[in-house]
Amino acid sequence: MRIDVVSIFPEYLAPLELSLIGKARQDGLLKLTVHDLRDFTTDRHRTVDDTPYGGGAGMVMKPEPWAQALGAVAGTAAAGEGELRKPVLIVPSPAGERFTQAIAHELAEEEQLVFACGRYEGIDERVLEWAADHFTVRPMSLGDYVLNGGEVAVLAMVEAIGRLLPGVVGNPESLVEESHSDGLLEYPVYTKPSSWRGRDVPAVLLSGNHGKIAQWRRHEQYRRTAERRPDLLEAFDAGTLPRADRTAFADLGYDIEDGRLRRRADA
Ligand code: JEK
Repeated sequence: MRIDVVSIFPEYLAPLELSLIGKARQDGLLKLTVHDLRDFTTDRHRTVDDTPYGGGAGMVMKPEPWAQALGAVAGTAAAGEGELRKPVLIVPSPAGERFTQAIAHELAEEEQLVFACGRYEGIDERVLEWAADHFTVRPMSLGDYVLNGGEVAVLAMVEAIGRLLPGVVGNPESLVEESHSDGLLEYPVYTKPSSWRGRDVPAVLLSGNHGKIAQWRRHEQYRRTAERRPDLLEAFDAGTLPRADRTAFADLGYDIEDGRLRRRADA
């Protein structure tokens, strides 16, 4: 996969040289280039922002440097390679579609991704309209909170996508386990020593009974999900659960109706 990132703070993307993603780049599994938007300006001050039409606080990113930068990165991939698929242009924005694991999987199938990191109040909207001729444009939000720019969102998205590329995660069993995770939160994990500062690892994990361990972990997933992310239980298929799992949900205050969980009114 090829990834181009455009930013006025290219040094912000330096962590992509480390760890799993850095190794994937060294191994040639991921060709990632960071571009400085200011290199695509033509004025003496390398200006990238201007005041907003209609008034209001803050500044807006000027369109022409973006068109120059995006034109340059879209053009270089197409050259010589007989391109069929448009590259995907991901534009981090508080007003974007929410970035999810399902979208990470979709994007991991693409040949080229381009990330446009805005700053200030964002990028002149006409850039996104113009870019649709050259890219599949996807405005994306990391979550419902406000960042100062797109760079931190790009770090998260590139890491989430990069680890799905073939050969990037050392142990592909981790990815297989993830894909069977049922949309629940994970169970808690423990390592040695078995007793630490007066706290013992749950005895079942030392029992060697793999059936009991699997059931305990599943029930811990239910307990945590009910406590921290009850919204995830709305999509959970409770239609074919073993009796012990139905009991676990009953104890957490849930009935099962037509295979769906329903929080008991009195719970
Ligand atoms: C890209 C610039 C900063 C800050 C104004 C007023 C309510 C904010 C832009 N999950 C995410 N949160 N934030 C971003 C993100 C932020 C960005 C840029 C992504 C480029 N900024 C900024 C304030 C405002 N708004 C109404 C919301 C706009 C992001 C992602 N991905």
